Amino acid sequence: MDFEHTPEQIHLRKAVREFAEAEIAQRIRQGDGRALARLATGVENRESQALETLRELESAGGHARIVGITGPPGAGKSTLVDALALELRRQGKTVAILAVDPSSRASGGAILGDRIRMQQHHADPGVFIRSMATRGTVGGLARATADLAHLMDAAGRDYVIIETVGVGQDEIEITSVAQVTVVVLVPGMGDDIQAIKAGIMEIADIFVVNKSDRPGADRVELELHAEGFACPILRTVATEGKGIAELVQAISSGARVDRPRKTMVCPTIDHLGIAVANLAGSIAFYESLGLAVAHRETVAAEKVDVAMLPAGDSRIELLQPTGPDSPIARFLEKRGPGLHHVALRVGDLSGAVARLKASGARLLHDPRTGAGGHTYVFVHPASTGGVLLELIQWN
Ligand SMILES: Nc1nc2c(ncn2[C@@H]2O[C@H](COP(=O)(O)OP(=O)(O)OP(=O)(O)O)[C@@H](O)[C@H]2O)c(=O)[nH]1
Ligand SMILES: [Mg+2]
Repeated sequence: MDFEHTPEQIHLRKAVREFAEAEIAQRIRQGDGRALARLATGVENRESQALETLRELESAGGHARIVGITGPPGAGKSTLVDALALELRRQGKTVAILAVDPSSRASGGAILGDRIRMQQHHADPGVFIRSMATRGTVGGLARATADLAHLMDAAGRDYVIIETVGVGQDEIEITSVAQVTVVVLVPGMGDDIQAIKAGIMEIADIFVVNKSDRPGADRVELELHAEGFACPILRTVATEGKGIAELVQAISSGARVDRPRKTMVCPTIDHLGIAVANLAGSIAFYESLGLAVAHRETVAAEKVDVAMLPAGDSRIELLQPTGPDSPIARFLEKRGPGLHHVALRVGDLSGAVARLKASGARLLHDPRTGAGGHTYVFVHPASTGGVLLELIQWN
């Protein structure tokens, strides 16, 4: 953000941007595939304007069935997703396919899957396809995927299918946006069930034993029962379209699991900063409540000792000054120990900063990048209702 601009210029720029956003949002609501593809790219690249437009559109969502398809490499996920899409189209439903490969392998399977997909649904505007490559961080990929799923929902797609390779924690995060998660297994996996159990098995709402044209499907089913999994188990031959109608049925009806839909662009509380005079004593107190220190650090620039204690999705940050000229020391002197700041993690920091500036809020400085690589800004208590507010960029 450039400080040289007058408030009038900022207002004008904002008005122009809002007009453009409204225009794109309108076209997407009317089913314009090109506008949707363009916005999807912006969302994927975490462009602030695209995220703004998404936010504007999001109120229109909430109707799509979001389905996660996961399983080991080569299980036939892509083939299955394509068969599902064909069946759904036959039923007159619109579909968005988000194919995610967090493991960054450019395997033959993944590439072949995409090629078949392009051929099959080519020229059908009822199927929107987006393959997503690895990003800098897994967390970033999960957020972009969640946002894209919500975008497809807002654009009126009946089904959003997210395909991801089931290799571990990353997929759990990605499929957490799904209402129904299908775990694809194949005959002959044997001990592999044990191996992948710890990871993705628990997130299954439906198991599919694909490649059931091969021997051993019974055995996989028996093992699933033996392991105590109670969710539906269906058999498919994705290459022949067998069992697909039944899978659509299961996805659409009985197996519905309404997980809370995490809108990852929505701000969340990242941490609460508490100024303390006696760090060791405060740590002992929170540890007695069952919290644990995940991170200790001395921030030389701020002259402060920091202890981070995760609490659910957010954290408690204990701050003790290392010298009398620390901002925390001054805070303690003036106010005594207590809540020093609240930190919110936002989807679009630069957008938030622009809005705050336009509304006359008092920022302590321009956004800067801290030691952990995250960008943040502090807002003066005078503007926030009396508490120092830190805004952190999701990244
Ligand atoms: N025999 C048989 N082969 C299948 C079936 N479904 C898929 N295949 C084959 O299995 C291979 C892998 O299929 P994909 O759909 O690419 O599998 P994938 O799980 O998406 O693979 P990755 O994305 O690379 O993890 C292909 O050669 C498919 O033709 C099936 O039901 N029976
Ligand atoms: Mg695939």
